[in-house]
Amino acid sequence: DFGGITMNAYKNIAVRAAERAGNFVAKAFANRDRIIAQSKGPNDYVSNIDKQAEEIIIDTIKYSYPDHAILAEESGQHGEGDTVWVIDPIDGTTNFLQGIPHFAISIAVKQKGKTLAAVVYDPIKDECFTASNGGGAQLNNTRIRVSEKKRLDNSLLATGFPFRGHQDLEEYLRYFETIFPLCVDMRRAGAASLDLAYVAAGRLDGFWEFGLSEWDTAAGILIIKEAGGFVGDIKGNPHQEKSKSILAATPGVFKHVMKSVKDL
Ligand code: 2AM
Ligand code: CA
Ligand code: CA
Ligand code: CA
Repeated sequence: DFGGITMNAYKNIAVRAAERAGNFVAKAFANRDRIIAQSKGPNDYVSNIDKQAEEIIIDTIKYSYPDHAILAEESGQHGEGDTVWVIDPIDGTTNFLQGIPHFAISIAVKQKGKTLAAVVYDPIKDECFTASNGGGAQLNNTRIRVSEKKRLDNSLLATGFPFRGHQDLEEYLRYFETIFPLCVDMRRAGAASLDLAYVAAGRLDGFWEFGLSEWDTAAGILIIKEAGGFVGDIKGNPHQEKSKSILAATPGVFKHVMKSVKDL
């Protein structure tokens, strides 16, 4: 059908853009010298490599779809229209700058608010997580699914800390204090798009964080949903672009986290 063909074309272009940018970023990561970091705000950094990777991605998209709109972390909104490509050129910049090989390129294609295709590409491990709406989720073209975990006491979760400032730390810690003792352990790897992709692949059983932006989560959310997982805000309400928090997990783990935090 026409819709499916279009969706696959979007996915293919998204993968091409992510791989091009990923190769560029991986090369820069290996030759550490030409990386220039800048501060965007408290504990928030960007580098020339993030900006150049973003240009590579936008050029690749514009070549095939000159009329589509773009929302990119470092250069903002380009154009308007029903179809929007949501781009995070390096998710995990702090890891990238510190020499920690854990970061990804994240790209989602949205039409009238609905995500049709998504890619999260880790160029160091050469792992490409993809999904299309109704077409399932894949890791390097092999189908992935969330884990079978149904309880918290045998589940490994991931989280992200509120690094931007300490005004949110108290609230975050109340949730941490509630959830952490109930699960096996908690990871903080520093790239939200990969946390989401790892839940989709069954490597993690759930993930929660506060204060993320659309470019951090848009691709990962489709990949998890297509892998059979649930996504919402931390209380289990439907996740929206402006949601303050995100919770993504296997269906069973999602319900247990939701229940455990309902009175916070
Ligand atoms: P970024 O690298 O694209 O900015 C996880 O906490 C998310 O927050 C990451 O996906 C990361 O996206 C963003 N982030 C920004 N600054 C961070 C920091 N100092 N520590 C951890 N994450 C940070
Ligand atoms: Ca950033
Ligand atoms: Ca990000
Ligand atoms: Ca980024």
